[in-house]
Amino acid sequence: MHSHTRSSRSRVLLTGFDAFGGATLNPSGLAVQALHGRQVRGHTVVAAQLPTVFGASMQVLDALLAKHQPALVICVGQAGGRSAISLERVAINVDDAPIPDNAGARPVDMPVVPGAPAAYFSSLPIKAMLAALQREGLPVEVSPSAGSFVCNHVFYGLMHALATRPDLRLTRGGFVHVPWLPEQGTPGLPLADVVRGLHVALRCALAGPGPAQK
Ligand code: PCA
Repeated sequence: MHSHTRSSRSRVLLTGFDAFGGATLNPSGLAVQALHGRQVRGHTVVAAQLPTVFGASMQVLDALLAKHQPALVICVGQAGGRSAISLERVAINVDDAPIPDNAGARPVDMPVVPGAPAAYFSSLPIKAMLAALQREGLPVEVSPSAGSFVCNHVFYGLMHALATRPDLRLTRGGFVHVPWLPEQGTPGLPLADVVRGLHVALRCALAGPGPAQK
């Protein structure tokens, strides 16, 4: 064990995305930034923004995972049209873009990772998180699909990394989609509620069973 292990394992990584699809903002990037540096159950939150680009988003995430060796990772994205904070259950090994990404790429029916499993389940305690956010009075649901755009790409890439990289064997992770902000469209959820929801989600995930349950 290296001497940095103890302190770095006390980090949690929260990622959001930049604006995409012609929008000028993305609540996921804003919400995670608001939690950067917070202490949650003895862990320090490290927040970062990923580009809404196939491939490049995973390169940035891979570097963050290697650097921070987080105990917990929650990647967050915007799902316009949804009315509730969505706790994603499963990532699928498919890139199938309904619109071009921020680099103009639009993959169709491509694997995220060739030859890898069809899907991975989130290793977050999504039902406990559901109950915790409901107790806060926040709109929340368990979602059966993160789609097949860049969010699912990052979710799948994250879960594949956690499943295969020895340095991440103790790390749990998953994906949460958040609604538009009210100024972006209806249904909307105020940024303060998104931030509070993610904070509660982190507290809940860090309170649950440890890596032996992964
Ligand atoms: N939402 C998109 C990608 C970036 C984001 O915030 C998605 O749901 O795939």
